[in-house]
Amino acid sequence: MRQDKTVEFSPSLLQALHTARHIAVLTGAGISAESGVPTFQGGFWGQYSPEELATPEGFQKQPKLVWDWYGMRRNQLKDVQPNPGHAALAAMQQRVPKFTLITQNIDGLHQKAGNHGVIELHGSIHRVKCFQEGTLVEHWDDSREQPPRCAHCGAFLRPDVVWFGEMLPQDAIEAAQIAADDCDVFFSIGTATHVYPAAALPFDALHNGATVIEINPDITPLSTRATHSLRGSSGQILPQLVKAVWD
Ligand code: BV8
Repeated sequence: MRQDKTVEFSPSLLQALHTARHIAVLTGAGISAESGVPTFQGGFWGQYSPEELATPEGFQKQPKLVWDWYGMRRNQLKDVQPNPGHAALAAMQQRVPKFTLITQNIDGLHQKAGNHGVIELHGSIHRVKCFQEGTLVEHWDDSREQPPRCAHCGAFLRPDVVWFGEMLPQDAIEAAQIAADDCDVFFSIGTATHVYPAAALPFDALHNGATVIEINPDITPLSTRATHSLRGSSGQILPQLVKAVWD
């Protein structure tokens, strides 16, 4: 059993959480790292660049390669469980008057951990849609041509995720923006703070006067600006933080 080192939290950080009316959280690939899901920095792109795999042009150029890559990631997720970091955020949602969880992740692990109303800025690997019409497809036949084709218009099916160069779902980015502008505390957890417009959200929260708490083993462009920058893994820090504030 891993022995987590005890994390000391400053009184001002604990006080901000105790009195928070609205807590907003942005997560990135780092929160799923302890579930065994490779991060983007972790190089799970293999020999391909994100531009080759996670762009509409990349898909149009190599549809089978991209479809198979997402299929492999989707299959990997079948045996993946949420980790204590995900569980701590599900517990936090139960204890706070208003809680908004915004994720860049497409793995669905926050929902699996029990969070509800999750804002998926970059879509979900578990949903598939027609490349042409954008309509979601519940079932598809993977046994023949890959990618499978839309039964309605014949275009390729694709994962319902936001690729580089694609607009984020309007309702998702708007809801995230409203939360960043309204919250008293904004957590930025497990993200390199590199991909926009998601990466702008913690800075918007700072601008709104919120207490911004970063949790990341590494330094990011947010680290010197955050009110509190906690160096460590979310699976270790978050459960201790929830215990320190709400137990
Ligand atoms: C758009 C889905 C309008 C697919 C993804 C403004 C300025 C600059 C650039 C742009 C801009 N606006 C648009 C751009 C271009 C682009 C962009 O930001 N490029 C980057 C590379 C500079 N953005 C877009 O294209 C977006 N669209 O803005 O539309 C538009 C359109 C055209 C032209 C202009 C504007 C769409 C972006 C969405 C792309 N899709 N995902 C898929 O998943 O396959 S992005 C994908 O990469 C993830 O969703 C995530 O967002 C990003 C990876 O970032 P992280 O989550 O941070 O993960 P990473 O591995 O990088 O870091 C992990 C972190 O965790 C590390 O810091 C590590 O230290 C930490 N960590 C590790 N272990 C732990 C941990 N932390 C805690 N605990 C641990 N145990």
